[in-house]
Amino acid sequence: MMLVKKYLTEEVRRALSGVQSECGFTLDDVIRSGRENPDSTIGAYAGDASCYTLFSQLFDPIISDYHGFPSEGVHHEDFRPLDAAAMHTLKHNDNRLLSTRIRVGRNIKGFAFPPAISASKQLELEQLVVGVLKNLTGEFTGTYLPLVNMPEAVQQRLTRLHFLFKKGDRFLEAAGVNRNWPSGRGIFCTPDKTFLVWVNEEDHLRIIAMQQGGDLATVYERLRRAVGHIEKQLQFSRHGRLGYLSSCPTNVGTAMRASVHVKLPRLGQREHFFQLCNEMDLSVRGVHGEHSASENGVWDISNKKRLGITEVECIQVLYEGVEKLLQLEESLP
Ligand code: ADP
Ligand code: CIR
Repeated sequence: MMLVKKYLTEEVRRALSGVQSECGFTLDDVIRSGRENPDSTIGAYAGDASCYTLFSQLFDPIISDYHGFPSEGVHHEDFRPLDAAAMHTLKHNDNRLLSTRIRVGRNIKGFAFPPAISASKQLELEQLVVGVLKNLTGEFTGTYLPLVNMPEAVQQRLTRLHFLFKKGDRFLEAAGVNRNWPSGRGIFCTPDKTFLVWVNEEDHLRIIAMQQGGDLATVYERLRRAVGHIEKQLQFSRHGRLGYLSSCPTNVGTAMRASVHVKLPRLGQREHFFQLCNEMDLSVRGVHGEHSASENGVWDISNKKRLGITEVECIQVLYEGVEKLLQLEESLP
């Protein structure tokens, strides 16, 4: 059942009617995506940081339910380096692991989030962020590719290779994330595309490390170093209890989604596959991102929870879950 439907009781609706966030978001704005898309699993988006406080009677139970987070819980950030043992262990050495990607979402303090930001603020934010990214050096030296004027063929190639985002789907469209498309959007990337930053997609920043194969440890460490450099120059939007804030309540906390593309041609066909992954706190997506399909038995498997667990735990959950999935795949005829 859509979480908005589950938790937007008449009492909560009454309490929140007339409430406006700092950017002017009302309850109608928060739940528009769920109302226009009855197949939503969550159905709510935040227009700015203040939504998580002002509409907490709706967001808190949704967040507790999705992340299994106690209603009075406090998230503690712990984006620590991996110790030598973890560096050694958290690598899948199996040719069924095609690629690994870890991203964190970040929003810049003082700006409305993508569902509500104005066109001019979006451009201001793009300039601010790109200025910071262009100062990165060494392994993070890269180029900014704005979406405006990017030839269609280049866009398609970069999207097919999983480096560039598509225009938001109907869930993001209804949330307001596609307004003024493609202005203010783009990607920053190193020449080998192992480090990327998406600018003004579903969150202001999606900071990404990725590479072929199943070496979660190396990808995690690259992402950790990159985030460390960026956060010295930008102030991110944070909440005392909920950690980093994001447009979608599924991303608060660490805002980390660690994923692998893994070949599970037999298990992926089984009826209980999604349920099994859910029981292991894993999410399943197709090969072209959320709401896409699997191709040739390849699935995108990632940590479901992002709140109330540490960044290292996000990748441990994924590592252990994928180990089990690979064993199960092996045992099937
Ligand atoms: P997000 O992680 O930002 O929620 P999406 O589900 O929209 O992202 O996926 C964004 C892009 O990243 C898509 O092109 C998707 O195929 C790609 N992607 C996700 N995980 C991996 C992975 N492990 N290897 C390669 N590409 C990936
Ligand atoms: C929904 O509610 O289904 C969409 N707004 C997407 C929510 C985030 N994605 C997810 O949990 N898989």
